[in-house]
Amino acid sequence: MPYRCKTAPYTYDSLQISRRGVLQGLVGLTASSLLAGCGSSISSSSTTNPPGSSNPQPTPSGPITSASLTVTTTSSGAIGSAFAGLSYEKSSLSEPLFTATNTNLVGLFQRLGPSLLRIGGNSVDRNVWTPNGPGQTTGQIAPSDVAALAAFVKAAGWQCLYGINLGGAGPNPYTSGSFSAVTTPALAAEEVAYAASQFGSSLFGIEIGNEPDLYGSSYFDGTTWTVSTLETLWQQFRAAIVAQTQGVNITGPADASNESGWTVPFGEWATKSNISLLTQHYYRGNGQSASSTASNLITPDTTLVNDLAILQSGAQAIGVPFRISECNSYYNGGADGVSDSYASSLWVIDYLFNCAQGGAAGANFHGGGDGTGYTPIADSNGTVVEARPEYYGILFFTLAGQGTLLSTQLNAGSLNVTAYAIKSSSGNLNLIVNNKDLTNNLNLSIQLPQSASSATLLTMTQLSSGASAPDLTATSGVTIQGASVGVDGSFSPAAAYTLTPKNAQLTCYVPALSAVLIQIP
Ligand code: BDP
Repeated sequence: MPYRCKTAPYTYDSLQISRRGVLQGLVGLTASSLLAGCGSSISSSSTTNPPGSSNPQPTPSGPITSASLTVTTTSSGAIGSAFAGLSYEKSSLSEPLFTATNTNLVGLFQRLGPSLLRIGGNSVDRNVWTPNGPGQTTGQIAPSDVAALAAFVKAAGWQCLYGINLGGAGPNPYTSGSFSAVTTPALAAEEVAYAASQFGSSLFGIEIGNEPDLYGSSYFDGTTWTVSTLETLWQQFRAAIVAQTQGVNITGPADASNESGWTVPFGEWATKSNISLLTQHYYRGNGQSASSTASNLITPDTTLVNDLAILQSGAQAIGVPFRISECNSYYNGGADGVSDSYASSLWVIDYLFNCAQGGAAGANFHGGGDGTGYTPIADSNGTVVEARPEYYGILFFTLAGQGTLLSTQLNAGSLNVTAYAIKSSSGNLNLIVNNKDLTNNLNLSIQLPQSASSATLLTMTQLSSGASAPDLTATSGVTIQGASVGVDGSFSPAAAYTLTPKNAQLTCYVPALSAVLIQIP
């Protein structure tokens, strides 16, 4: 994979402000019972679909193409807990964002079910543990910042993968005016000990540094910075951390790319006695590049599949899981009008299933702020602005639940369509079909691996006011079964459509530029 080269480094100021329950068996359930257990106190209108009644899926307007799908009994991966997580810059701790009283943000996190918040990004190496700091101060991480973050994570029912500064131990620590982000293993150990005391069991683990494969162009001399110099420095930090906080999970190396040249060799060196999780970052391309378009985003991603294969075999060889601990569509903050568009809703579904099929334990979508690039949740200096299109894709994925992935065979001609199947531990089958064709609706015949007596369908789509069809580049108007997600995470979808299975066969429509979730109890 090509080396991902960062152009124009962030300025210090821009860094501080930039970077920016599983629902089952929907048939016959009211929206409020559908939402039970998702953590938000929402009252909903009753879009009841009484048992036995029918709520047929409407016939989509426009061209309809026949397609077929066979769901096999062959396992092709698994989706476990906390699969779809989020990631934020450490500099976000200097904003009033992660506090237990930010109930809107708590609600939006809870809506996705319990998962993993990773704190890191470039700013991890530009902030220093400041035990006597007042908090919410640029460049400093004070005890009150960590305490507020821990309270947020507990309120949301999530866990935290907490990143600490490593680049600041190099010969060129980040500087801005009189500030220098110098750190030491001792400072790291103190910070982790404090974090562990605040998070308790909500601390998932520690990430040491951010994208150290790129340090040769920032904190170290590029001619001497190698995997082995990283290992030596990293080990000093790890040793200091675990000496003070016994049993804390350490993850790494959180590389930007270089799966074969850095991540796998690092894992082989570290072995499972030093890391509990092998981590990697992933972006599809540079957000500033002209080729980073909405239509490019929804084309199949062979680079991702290859990278996952390298990581899977590397992680298997040392007996640890691996995770994409930071990712999003395009780096450099995203591509404006693309990373924040409806294309990201459709992209993120395929991305997550690709990760699951490729053996990952999950992925954390990077975000924060309300710029025109990527972020699942937009906030303005801590105040939630909205759930962005990307959030809807993540939510739709989580609605399909956890379990074993079953291989599917889809015949949709040359149309850009994907299909996934998850069998839960209780035997429910959830299918997602993602139709990225701009105009063709599908009339899909589905062959199930087991006979079914009932099935329901939810649609994720987009419609701008006055429009008659979804628009890939629209930055609003995404809905799931007619409902948008409120700033507080409230979500009241209309009753699911009812499908009528015949033995092990089912038919449904998959409208153009839309995804459907079929739930078979
Ligand atoms: C990642 C960095 C993150 C940046 C992101 C980007 O870890 O801090 O915000 O790139 O360029 O590599 O968007």
